[in-house]
Amino acid sequence: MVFLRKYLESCGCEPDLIALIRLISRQMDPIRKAFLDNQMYEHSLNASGELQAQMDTWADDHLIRVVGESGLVRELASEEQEKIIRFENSRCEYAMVMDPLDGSSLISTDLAVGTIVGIFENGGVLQPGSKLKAAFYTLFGPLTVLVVSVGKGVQSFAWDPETEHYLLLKDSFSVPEGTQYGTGGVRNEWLAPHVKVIDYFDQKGFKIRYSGSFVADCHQLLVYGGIYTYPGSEKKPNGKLRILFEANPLGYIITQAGGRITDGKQNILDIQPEKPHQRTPIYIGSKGIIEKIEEIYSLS
Ligand code: AHM
Ligand code: MG
Repeated sequence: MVFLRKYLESCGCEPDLIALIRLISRQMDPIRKAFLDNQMYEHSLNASGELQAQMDTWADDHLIRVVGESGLVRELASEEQEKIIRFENSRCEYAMVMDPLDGSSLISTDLAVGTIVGIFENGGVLQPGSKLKAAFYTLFGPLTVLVVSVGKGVQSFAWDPETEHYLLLKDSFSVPEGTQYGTGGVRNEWLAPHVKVIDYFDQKGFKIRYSGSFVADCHQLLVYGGIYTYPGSEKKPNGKLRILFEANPLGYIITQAGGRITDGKQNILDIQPEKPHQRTPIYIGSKGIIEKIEEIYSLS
């Protein structure tokens, strides 16, 4: 049986990085338990102007408190917080970005949601995703799964509630080319290049799969390949998803599994973010299909 800590040690990770990844991943048990008492949607809006679920704020408050008390993180940026949080008393320089609960509009439908985390070694949170030291997400599906990359491929672990350990499920992922896609947005608001991309998928006979939870839709890319996209539109040229909290950690993981991420023109992991809540159009998934998408964009 391979445990998360042993695995991270075998990758040569620093003890403080292992402590941080374990600390956050162990909060999934309390977060999962909190769902029952926090099913409502609040009347407040988050930093991106979206309606918050009670669980968004519960998970955010909980993780900020745990991270703050750990002394492991200097800077933290959360999707639910407008400003970057600095922990002056931290003994480490790690900078962490997180979406405490991605896909939270699905809580009331009991579809899969999860937590997304990216960790930089130092230098704050406003850095390109290519500089990440580690990224992971958890997914509350039939299993509570943790998918992690510390720059040595991608591994998945499952939480065992009996022993209270994460056990290795799969120690290597390679995104296949795949023949499925999921797209966000509203069809009659799509921009011309995105319409061409979707036409290409349809001509190729691709199947549609889109749940409305980025973390869940990306997780299936690791298994089946294909593409998840949330494009820009006339009204929102930069789309909906954020570079820091969503695109970069998942882009880092999918890239580590041999896939790619692009905004249509460039690798999102190369973008220097200027502000925490900067958004970007996203195409993420199989390498060959992303190359085709960039070709369609370059000809548009
Ligand atoms: P969230 O972080 O507030 O949950 O918002 C991001 C979510 C993604 O998980 C998902 O892919 C997308 O928004 C769904 O948006 P839509 O409902 O417009 O399809
Ligand atoms: Mg999100």
